[in-house]
Amino acid sequence: MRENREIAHTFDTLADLLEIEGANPFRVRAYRNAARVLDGISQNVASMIREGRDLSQYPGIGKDLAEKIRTVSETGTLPLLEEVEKRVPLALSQITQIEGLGPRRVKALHESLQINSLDDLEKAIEQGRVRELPGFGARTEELIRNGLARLRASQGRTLIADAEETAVHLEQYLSELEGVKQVTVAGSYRRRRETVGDLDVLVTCRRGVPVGKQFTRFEPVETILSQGETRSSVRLRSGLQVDLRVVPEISYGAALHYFTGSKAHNIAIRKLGVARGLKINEYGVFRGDRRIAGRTEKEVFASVGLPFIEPELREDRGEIEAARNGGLPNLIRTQDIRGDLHAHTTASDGRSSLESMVQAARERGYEYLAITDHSQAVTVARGLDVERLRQQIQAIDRLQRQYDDIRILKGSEVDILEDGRLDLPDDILRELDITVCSVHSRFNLSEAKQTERILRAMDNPHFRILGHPSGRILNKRDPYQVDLARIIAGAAERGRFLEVNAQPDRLDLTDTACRLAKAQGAKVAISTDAHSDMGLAKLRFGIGQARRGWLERDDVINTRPLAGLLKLLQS
Ligand code: DGT
Ligand code: CA
Ligand code: CA
Ligand code: ZN
Repeated sequence: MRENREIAHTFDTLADLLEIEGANPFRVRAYRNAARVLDGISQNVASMIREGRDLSQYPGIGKDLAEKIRTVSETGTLPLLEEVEKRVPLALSQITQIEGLGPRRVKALHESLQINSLDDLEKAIEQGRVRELPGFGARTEELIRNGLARLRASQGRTLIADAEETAVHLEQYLSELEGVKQVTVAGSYRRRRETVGDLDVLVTCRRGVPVGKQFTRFEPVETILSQGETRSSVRLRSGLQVDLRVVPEISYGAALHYFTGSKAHNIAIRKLGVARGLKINEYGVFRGDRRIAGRTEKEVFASVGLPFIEPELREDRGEIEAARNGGLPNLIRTQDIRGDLHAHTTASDGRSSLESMVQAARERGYEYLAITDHSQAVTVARGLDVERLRQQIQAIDRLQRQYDDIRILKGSEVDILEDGRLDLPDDILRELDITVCSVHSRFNLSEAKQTERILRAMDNPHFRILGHPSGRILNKRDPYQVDLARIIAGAAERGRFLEVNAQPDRLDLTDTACRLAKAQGAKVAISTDAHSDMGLAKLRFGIGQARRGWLERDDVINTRPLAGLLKLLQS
């Protein structure tokens, strides 16, 4: 079954190429929107289509788009895309992913320097030809050089959200095979790293079941790299590699532990084993030739005198010592979250109305939802000025009257201006229940200035949560230069909160920053920054990151019941 992200990717590519060509912006936006909607649907779109479900129920998907989605889902391409490709080389779409290279610049590169691929671009930069183009210059060339290097380095690593779509399908596909017993995707995926290099799947089954062969018939497989009775390896159309291992049930726990990793954690555990005269490997725990454990992971840990350690902690960052001392954290879980504190609506750049956002939050059983549309400075996102924010506040008051099971918090994602002031005046901020304050401009300030800017913003009495604190976008934009340790300490001193933004390409704070926040006594909010009703479901990626950062329920403000949260926000 074709994956949602494959279909989404086709529309994104189409939008890129049309944009480079200078097509009508509304048309471009429609395809871009289709890609975002497809990305947000948790069910497999191809199978929904097969069941005859109507996709035009989704916001921004009309009859025509629904038909196009069906074509892509069935054929893997689109006649329109093939037509556009004849005029605009496909690789240019890849080039637009480089930070600082919008469609207009890519067009200039293509037309003036005949750049048709990443290789062409690299060569042109080496020869210093890019800086000579009108409107580019040496600084821009340098930015593009860095962006290109980052893009190259990231190729090969897949965002956890994309990997998850594949992992869930594959688990389902393998579990349904006759004779298959247990299926687990281990490796960095199980540790919930923000990106994965490949997927490592473990299976147990009845003797003689040809799992390896069935595995290579998984629909998204493009290339079979190897196939055997106990080990097979494939590459999928998306480029993701998947390794499969079939293991005997008596080794399952040992194999699961070994292939979950991390390598550093494994080595540390093995060393503990050696000290007790044990040999630990993927087949089991052995004293001499005798197997003493290995059926479950718990047994493996117990053999070296430790309690079970959650996969997210297994990075050899002190988890073994904590386990030994009874100091393992009681990690936060998705079901601990009682509401979302960062969400957009159609008032700014969201795709769902206020009503549907609230409805979606109620369906999740939330006690509260903060509506935090952009403020006026973000003109591309149609940020709200004082007047429009007042109207939204009234709209929330009206809507609130219909519900007594959820509290709609009035908020704003307020821009932090270059000088550290907030983008809205105090008298409107005073009317809000909550603010998420974020940097969306001037990413290139010096570290000292950027740090000052944010600390100054935190001095504003209406500042509550620092949104996506480092500004990084995975595979695309480095974090801005900022002294995050000082920011975290500053938040703790002032009683401000830090966001763990759950967008799969942000996951910001990072895992290690979460841990630093905890150590400094700064509390965090795990928020989705949802731009549609479906976006609220992305919470789990933020939870994964927080768990990797050792966070517990009490470290996270949106685990509090409404009354407790309000108290925190008001103090
Ligand atoms: P990735 O795929 O780069 O995101 O990261 P992992 O952690 O999934 O690494 P991968 O796929 O190379 O290997 C899966 C696990 O297998 C890894 O987490 C630990 C284990 N492993 C791999 N190579 C070694 C090794 O040389 N020694 C030990 N002790 N374990 C290893
Ligand atoms: Ca892996
Ligand atoms: Ca692997
Ligand atoms: Zn936002």
